Amino acid sequence: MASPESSVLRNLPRSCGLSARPGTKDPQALLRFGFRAAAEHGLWPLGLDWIGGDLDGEVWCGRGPIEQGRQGAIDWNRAGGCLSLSLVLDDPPEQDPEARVHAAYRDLIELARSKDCPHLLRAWNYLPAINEGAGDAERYRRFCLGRARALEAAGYDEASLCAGTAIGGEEPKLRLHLLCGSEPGVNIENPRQVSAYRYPRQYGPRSPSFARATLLPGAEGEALLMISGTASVVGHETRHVGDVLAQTREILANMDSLLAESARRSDRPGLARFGADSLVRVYLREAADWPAVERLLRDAWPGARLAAFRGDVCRSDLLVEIEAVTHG
Ligand code: 3EB
Repeated sequence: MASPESSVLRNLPRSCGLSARPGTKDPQALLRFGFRAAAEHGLWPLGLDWIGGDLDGEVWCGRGPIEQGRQGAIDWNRAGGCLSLSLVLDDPPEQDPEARVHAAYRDLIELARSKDCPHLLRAWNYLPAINEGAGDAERYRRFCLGRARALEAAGYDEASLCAGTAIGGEEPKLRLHLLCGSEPGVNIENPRQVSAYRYPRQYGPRSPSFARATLLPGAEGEALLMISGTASVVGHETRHVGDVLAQTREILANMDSLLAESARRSDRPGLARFGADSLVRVYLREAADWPAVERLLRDAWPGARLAAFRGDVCRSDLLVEIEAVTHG
């Protein structure tokens, strides 16, 4: 058992104070996502169809007054030691996204550094036609290449990656949202899974640049755990090809394992299970699968708030992916 002395949270500065709540209302937010249509000012859509659940948006807040601005095409908000960056670009699905993604990440990193928040805490990436193209020409693999080259050129190594999501939609746009901090978070890897940044060559020329989860000291002495998009991957291999319910059960096992590891390393038993303050996004390749998937998730995680979207997972044999943010 970890003692408080060995907790990974013990030595972290508390400057960021990041938290995530359900809903869409709070003008003092760093980042507000609106899941159900309505593009109200300052409320970001995911560019994916919302297909169900009881979560209509997420409000991510920092500590203290908000400062905001726009530089080039990037909208930014800063509160205390925390910065959000949002960038939406046209991304024609018939084009190779590598150069566009490379330039986008280069610009995001440059802005994060200029605002004294150089540490990556959470990344969301949405792009069209993610599984189009054969072999290494697949748009997701080209996306991974552009992202990895930009991070490498900026001097970010494996330890400085963060929790992430990469999902495909129909809208011909690249949507990138980054949360960055003046201080780093702590990354947690999943004992059931090979770290994505160490996937073998068969999955593409550059492995995906994300950590399985990023942990931060949150508001009011709580810890904030941001969990990456999690799929039916054990080791590095896809499990249960063609069976969405078996894939969902495998994700439940992956989540259990990641939550247990996070609770142990942070010495926060409250992180070991989802509760009413846990916000979950579910991405399904087939919208018709939602009712059956929802039953499994409600059984496993009573109390958690769920939002489901029609989205393409970045390996064509994966039918479902689930991400979450939880406090403990
Ligand atoms: C996986 O486990 C699923 O490229 O940023 C999940 C979360 C996945 C983030 C990313 C990819 C990414 O490999 C795919």
